[in-house]
Amino acid sequence: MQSLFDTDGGMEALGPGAAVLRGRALPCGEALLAAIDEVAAEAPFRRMTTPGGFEMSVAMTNCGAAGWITDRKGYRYTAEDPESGRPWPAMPAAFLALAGAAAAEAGVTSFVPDACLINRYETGARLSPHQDRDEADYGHPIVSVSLGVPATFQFGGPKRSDPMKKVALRHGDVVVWGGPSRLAFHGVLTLKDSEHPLTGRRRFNLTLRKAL
Ligand code: MD6
Ligand code: FE
Repeated sequence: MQSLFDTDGGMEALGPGAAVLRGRALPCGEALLAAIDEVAAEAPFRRMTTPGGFEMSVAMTNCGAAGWITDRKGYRYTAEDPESGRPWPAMPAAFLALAGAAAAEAGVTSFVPDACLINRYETGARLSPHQDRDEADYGHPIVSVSLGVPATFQFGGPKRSDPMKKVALRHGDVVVWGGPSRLAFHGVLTLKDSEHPLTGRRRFNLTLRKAL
């Protein structure tokens, strides 16, 4: 079994407990994109508002038992899509399978996410540095899957002032993120205009979490 800190086998350490698994979602990329379309047919992508009143440039939707939202009242997980009042769509089997396999490769056995935030970036969209800290137990990792046009990911440390390194995330890359890096600040730089045969000018990112 490889550890998080190996650099061979297409695994690159991003920080302690965080690693990029290059191309792991390539074989299932089309199935993941088809599943995203099915989720979005039930729970359309929307640009949410931050507690401070700004509309996010990234459009989002969710699937699974819990979905991450933001509005003027704050950041939180909900069982229902506030736009429809209905439960978020079920987690597609392809998402669960990839998340479990990627976590296992990084040394985390039996990772069963109950929430998947789906981010959609168009040219010019960005995600400013933040921590993922709305989940109940930081002992669980996050598995993040990049699809479509490439983006530059920024990855720092647990303090906002920690220096950030930049890493390119391309179609099919999977990031497993836990342990001492679970509360690291991270963000996505402004998406450049480019094209991918499966997504056009868009990038999608899945972040699979155990939220509840
Ligand atoms: C993105 N990802 O790549 C945004 N969060 O579009 C995240 O915010 C993220 O990739 C926690 C863990 C991994 C991530
Ligand atoms: Fe995040």
